[in-house]
Amino acid sequence: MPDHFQVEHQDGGCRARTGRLTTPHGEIQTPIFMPVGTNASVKAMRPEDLTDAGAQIILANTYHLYLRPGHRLVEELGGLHRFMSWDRPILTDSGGFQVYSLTELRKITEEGVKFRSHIDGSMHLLTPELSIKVQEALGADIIMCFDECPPADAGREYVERSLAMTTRWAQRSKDAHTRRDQLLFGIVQGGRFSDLRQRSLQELQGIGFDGYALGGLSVGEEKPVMHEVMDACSDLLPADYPRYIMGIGTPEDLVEAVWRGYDMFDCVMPTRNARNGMLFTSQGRVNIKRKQYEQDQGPLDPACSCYVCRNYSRAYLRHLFRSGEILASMLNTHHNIAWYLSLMGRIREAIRQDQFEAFRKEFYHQQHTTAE
Ligand code: PRF
Ligand code: ZN
Repeated sequence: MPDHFQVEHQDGGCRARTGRLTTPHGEIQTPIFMPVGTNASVKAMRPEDLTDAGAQIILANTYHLYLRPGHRLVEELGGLHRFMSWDRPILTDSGGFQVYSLTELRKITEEGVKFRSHIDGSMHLLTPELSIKVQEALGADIIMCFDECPPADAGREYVERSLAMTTRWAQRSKDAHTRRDQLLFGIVQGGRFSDLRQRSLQELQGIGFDGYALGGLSVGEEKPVMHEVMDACSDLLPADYPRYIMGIGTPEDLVEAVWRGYDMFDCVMPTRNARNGMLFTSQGRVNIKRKQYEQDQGPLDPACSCYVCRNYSRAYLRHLFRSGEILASMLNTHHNIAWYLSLMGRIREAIRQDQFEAFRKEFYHQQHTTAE
């Protein structure tokens, strides 16, 4: 039994569970959603807004911070927490995904990934050792192994070779890891192939990590494939370690993943959609641009108690968005993050009451959507 994670309650009717994850910067109640702060900033939100919206932990990216401003500078300035003035937990992703999604020119070899910076065109070689070194310098509470995330349409042979390398990179990541105060999570790959996913997971468990993540999901595969992979892994994942699905998702994705026993999530959806005027509410999505809100004096979501819903009308939010005001991004992001985090809070409460199965049904009813 690891001492950094405790399952607090296992729902009586499904695989969902609540837990407590202990880090140097405090405890996290799971299941939890982590707002994405790629460049040491959750776009359009100050750290005190994040606290106000109920954030327990945020995510930052190794790839971006390594390129700019550089991990040495952040380290000299006292680490990521002090640099961005956020004193709660932080998780950094390893760069083993951003390198594939952001750079056009890249070459993957056993040693690592050679790539051209999307910022200034300079050449770099990111290896498992360098990724861990950068993550140690940044000083996050939870850090991730360096992995390869194959594209959704990758065939079995490619995925099989790729996951074998991801396992070797996981071993190298663990060997390079020296900071005992940081938790190191392994990342399961294996594409759409459930047996390869299970092989990947078993190899990672053989190495031994503080938590286990599913990578390579929500990269364009069909929803049934995503759910099948979640199912195939939840049977084998050790129950007493935190389980993280990287880069998901929609509110429906989070409900489906929690229902299958997963604990941690991150996604740019609430922040990115907010900046495009797409807002989440208890009755489903609202596109705040629409003319129907022109004279609407009501709050964005009457069931939401966030700062934005307490103070502003739909008519005002529509006006700000149409005028291209910076405040539109700030208020929309605040609401979407508060809404996601309040959803996670309601999810935890439902699990504690052994009511998550009923919660899931009611959720789909309210959102006017169905489980796929
Ligand atoms: N690997 C890493 N980070 C990620 C992913 C992955 O596969 C994904 C895939 N959804 C998001 N973020 N290291
Ligand atoms: Zn709100």
